[in-house]
Amino acid sequence: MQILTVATSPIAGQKPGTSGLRKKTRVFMQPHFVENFVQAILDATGGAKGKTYVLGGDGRYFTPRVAQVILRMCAAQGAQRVIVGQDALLSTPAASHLIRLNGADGGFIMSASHNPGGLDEDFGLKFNTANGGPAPESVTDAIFEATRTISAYRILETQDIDLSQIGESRMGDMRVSVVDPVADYAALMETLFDFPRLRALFAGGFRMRFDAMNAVTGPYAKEILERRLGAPEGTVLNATPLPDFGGLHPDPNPVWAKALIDEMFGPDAPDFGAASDGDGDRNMVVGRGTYVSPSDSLAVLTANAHLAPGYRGGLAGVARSMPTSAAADRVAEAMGLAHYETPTGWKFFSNLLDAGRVTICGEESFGTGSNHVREKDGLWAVLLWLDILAARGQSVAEILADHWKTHGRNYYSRHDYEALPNEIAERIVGGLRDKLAGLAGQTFAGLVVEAADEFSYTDPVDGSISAHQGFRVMFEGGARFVIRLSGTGTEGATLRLYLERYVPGPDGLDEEVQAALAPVIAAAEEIAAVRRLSGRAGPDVIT
Ligand code: G16
Repeated sequence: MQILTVATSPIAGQKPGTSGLRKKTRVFMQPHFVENFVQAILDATGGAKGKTYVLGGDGRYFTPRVAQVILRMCAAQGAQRVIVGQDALLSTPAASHLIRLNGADGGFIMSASHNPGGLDEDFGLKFNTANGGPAPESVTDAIFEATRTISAYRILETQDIDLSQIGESRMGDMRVSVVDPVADYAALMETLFDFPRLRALFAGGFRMRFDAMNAVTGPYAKEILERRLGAPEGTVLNATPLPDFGGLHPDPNPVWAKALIDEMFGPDAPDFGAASDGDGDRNMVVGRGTYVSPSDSLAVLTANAHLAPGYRGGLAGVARSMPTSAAADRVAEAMGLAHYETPTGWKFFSNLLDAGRVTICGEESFGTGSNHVREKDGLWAVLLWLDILAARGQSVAEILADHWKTHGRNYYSRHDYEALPNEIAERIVGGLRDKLAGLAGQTFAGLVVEAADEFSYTDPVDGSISAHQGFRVMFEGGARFVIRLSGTGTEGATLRLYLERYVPGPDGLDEEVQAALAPVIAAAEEIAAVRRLSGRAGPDVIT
């Protein structure tokens, strides 16, 4: 076995986005593309010598190839050990857990998350640090810098290693441990939730549908829901991870998980429905005839987490990303908990979690999680909901209605304009930036602007500043809209318009969401003119 030093040169476009590097699969398949990026990761993080890494992904097309390349590069550069999920599978939260459990130095996660997979779709690679969380901006900036100066990478010339068999082997001097991707994660869930109570729930006839969307959560959900908790076989749908996710867009929202929504709103609907995404960190939760927005889900979980054994001692605090609705803040204020508003991107929660300032975090983009790992965790959120349903003996609809009665309701929706030409997106955003300073005090569609700014975040733990994190226009009475460009798309620019309006109750808590938001939608169009400037009749996706 020989260590090869291969000459290369920088490849443009290797800047990590909101969550790692995401590109069309064919871009990743270009010569040296993966190798350059992996070498940049290793160089920017002090080299691989003596280190232990975790490796896995959501099983999408091209994963087996990339796994072998990463192994060979780690072996060539002196890594001591790589822990790999069997068949190179690991959900993102399971990878985060394995990094923490094994005291690893970091992990490579091969996933483009909720983006579709396949030769003509998307691939992604992200690096997590020793705390189990996504690399912070200081690290991703250093990785990007390394991609711009790279001149060579080192790789071991050797045969592929068999990742289909659990067990120990060696690649050169490096130990390769192929592990069951589910076992340690399932054991962690048993420490957080009341499994006997959940078993009793299912034994009592509670009916659930979990759509794994042919992605990585299938094996996790089968093991936990059907085997350990006794939910009937067939509870988990689309349970086998497929390289192209069976053609599904593995994004758990009402648009892409429409089949589940239809079932949950149809006759004889199950009691509870849920879906997860490509790499298992997102979740969507639906009751019978009741959709739960991710922002509301975060608020309900914050208010009720103490009902699950893992959170019986109470919460340290709660954090949400800036575009997420303020529903969780209202709960935190009522409970006397600290609450934080961070930029979009799970990495911004890591410092707060590490410092013990928050226990639960969440985002409008269907992500919720806690301090049990350093990633959002789809199945965790589903299990916490189940534990709350079991403890309260109420339906999802009843719990939501109670919640709004107590805290008021933050009507909320996100309108996505996908794959816009970059110059149009820039024109919209630039136009808004120019107007911001003069907006306060003006009235649009009957709403008076209270304040408008571009969100900048100062991390309360390390003082680092992340500027340009989206535009906020706040109206009197608690309504607002936010505009930012997505950092996870792979085609043109995706513009997200986040809309929110607060209704304190007791009246007006049961309006249709888009109707309730109509004044904010109108005011946003008057101010930012997204439809007019994009020439689109409306958003491509509404969640
Ligand atoms: C990633 C990040 C999330 C973020 C989401 C959407 O999720 O981890 O923190 O909210 O992208 O980001 P954007 O609005 O920039 O597209 P995932 O599930 O794709 O890893």
